[in-house]
Amino acid sequence: MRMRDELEQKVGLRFSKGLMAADDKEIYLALLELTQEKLEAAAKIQGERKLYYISAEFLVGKLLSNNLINLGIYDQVKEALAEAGKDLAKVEEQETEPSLGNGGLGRLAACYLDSAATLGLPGDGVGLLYHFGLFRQYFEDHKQQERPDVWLSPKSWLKKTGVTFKVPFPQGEVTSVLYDLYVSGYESGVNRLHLFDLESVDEGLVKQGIDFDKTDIAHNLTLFLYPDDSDRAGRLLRVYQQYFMVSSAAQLILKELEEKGRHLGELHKYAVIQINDTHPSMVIPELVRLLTARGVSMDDAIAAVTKTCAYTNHTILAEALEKWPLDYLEEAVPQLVPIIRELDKRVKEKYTDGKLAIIDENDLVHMAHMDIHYGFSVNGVASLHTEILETSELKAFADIYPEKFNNKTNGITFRRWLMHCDPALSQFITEKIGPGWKKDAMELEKLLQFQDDEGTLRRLLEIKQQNKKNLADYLKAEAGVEIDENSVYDIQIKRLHEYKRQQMNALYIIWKYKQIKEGNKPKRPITLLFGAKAAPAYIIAKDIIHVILCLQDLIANDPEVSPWLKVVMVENYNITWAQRLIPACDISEQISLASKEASGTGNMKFMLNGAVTLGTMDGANVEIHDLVGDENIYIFGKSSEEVMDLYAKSAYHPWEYYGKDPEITDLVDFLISPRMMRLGDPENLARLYKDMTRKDWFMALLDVKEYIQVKEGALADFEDQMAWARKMLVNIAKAGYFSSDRSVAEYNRDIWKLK
Ligand code: 26Q
Repeated sequence: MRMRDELEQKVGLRFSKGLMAADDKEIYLALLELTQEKLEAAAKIQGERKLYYISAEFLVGKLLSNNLINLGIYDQVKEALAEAGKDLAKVEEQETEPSLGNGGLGRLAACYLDSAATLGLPGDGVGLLYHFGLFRQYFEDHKQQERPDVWLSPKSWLKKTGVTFKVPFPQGEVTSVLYDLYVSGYESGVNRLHLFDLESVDEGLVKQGIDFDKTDIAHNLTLFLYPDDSDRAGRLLRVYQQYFMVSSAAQLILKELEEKGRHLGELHKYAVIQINDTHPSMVIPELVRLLTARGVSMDDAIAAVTKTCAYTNHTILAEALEKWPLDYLEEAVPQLVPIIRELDKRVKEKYTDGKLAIIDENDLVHMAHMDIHYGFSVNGVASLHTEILETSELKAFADIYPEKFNNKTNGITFRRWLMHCDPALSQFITEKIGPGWKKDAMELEKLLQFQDDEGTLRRLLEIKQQNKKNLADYLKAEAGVEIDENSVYDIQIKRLHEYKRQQMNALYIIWKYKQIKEGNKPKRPITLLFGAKAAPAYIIAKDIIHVILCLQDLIANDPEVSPWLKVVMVENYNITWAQRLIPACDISEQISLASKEASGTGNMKFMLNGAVTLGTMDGANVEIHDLVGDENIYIFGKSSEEVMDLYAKSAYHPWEYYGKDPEITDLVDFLISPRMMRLGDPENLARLYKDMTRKDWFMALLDVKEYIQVKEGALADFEDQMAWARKMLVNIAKAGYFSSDRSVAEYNRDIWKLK
């Protein structure tokens, strides 16, 4: 049947009208149903051995277009709708974005599911169905506020499976209920994302904002992702939540094994579990518990689990490496404690080095240590990150298990992050080099033959210009904010964290503001765009948002400066925002303190869309630099060795910059200047000022001057548009390496060994 007829039929059946008479919501619902049926009918990817990717986060984004692209019917649907006078982009807006993640780790999980399905690898995701996801961010009085993000609706991609499991807690058993959603591969079959909900969950528990009774675990386990853990009840809830996730996952895995008629002791032959950071680490003792309860000996159970589990580390920040006090585990998951003690005992019998212990001398349980001892693979997410793990953070482990350590540089799916978010650029690339790049991303290198071709470069600039205009139109319509489409767009979008140094970017804004006030106008207006959520209990992060919002206001209302400088922080930054912002970007801000950003994946998305990186030698920026060369990236800042050395010697003191260097003093003092104090909240401003002058743990003052200088250099270079277009082209052409198809193929080759 023609797509138009299929659509007419669906709309007719559901709403008793024709396509032309239907509104966008009705068309969305019809398309959802039609697409879901096609996914249902698509080949289920199968194999003897299967991957279970367990993760607390899956940031899948809106799914309609993604599924249409992967099913190969996007163009047909778009045309059929256009025939009826409808716009697919408008229909798409009807979909609510699930906020089942907070940042890079969650988006990475989503990209990897897309690539596994695309490569035909049998692999399912396993996680939780949070009713309110992370939280919805809004701004009030220049501050972040949070409310529950209601994203679930009766008609969605989720399917109730009827599968349930009992999860034991000291307060009594609860029941997990399994929902599935299909994960489509590009012109391939489908896998699944398994999301567990709590049968007895009660949304009514949420009272003020995002507050709720953290102790009522029979009703709260699947309300929010990462509930506030600044008190004991919050931290305990995290343990309960994690256990609920991994016990359900482990039971699902064993059920599938039994259905295949396999012996439980052979778990490792039929299943491989990727543990996405330490949030799912309790799956190790839980599997041992379940296997021994079903008659497998302790030795065999431990051996099988160790050959099944593989751990990915996403951070070297000490505070993010989970260590649970043993008494928390005694309280929440007492059934795991004897097993964790047994696992720890075996380690201590073999190794005397206290650094290797699972349970340390303070009775803290180091989740990562358990993963490394009782898993067969440990990987970092970019080459610098893995090197730091091996030579520094996890050196003691790399020394005893060199064979377990490996690098898997992150990747992104080009279906969402190019084909979907930038159709004009995709089409142009295909015109130039054919469609092969969609399946083999390395073919993008063929673009290099056009690096001196004026026509190609001009067209790239035109496409960028149109994307910038689209963003300007959207911001105007949705947020009432006007930006100048002829300005340079400089964008920093990522979680708000001190190490990512949004505060250093704020110091640049202050510097530029002062320059303009002094009469040094830039050659061209500059638009600085931000998007970031701060964890609700992360005070300094919220102070940084406050400063950016105050600067936004100050500048917008200063007629001397506003024609030249514009700051916009978008509300509730999410995947949908990212898809609008990235194609419009000229300069991509990747300015973390070297050694702190494990990889970054936004950096890859920007590069792929023809933005030029301004960044430190951190995470995957290092690999981007290797690929594009000095000419096509703006690098500044101290190296990871220098930074790690400063930490080791406690040799960095912000007061050696602030107070000694008048330029820096001037910038930082502006935070508490009368102008700012009038606009903002003196408590927040003073707190950030104090932090930056006395602690500055992530060394913004160390790099800020070079940052300003190199950023100014990039802005000057932007004026030579042809030379800039050449940089854009080289970035796009070299981005193929960052396809998640490559990452996932490497995971499969070295770790999963499926098919
Ligand atoms: C830990 C303890 C207590 C509460 C929360 C957490 C917690 C929650 C989320 C710790 C870490 C996360 C998320 C980490 C994350 O997103 N890491 C990012 O992973 C990306 C994918 O590998 C990398 O590209 C980024 O560099 C890394 O920051």
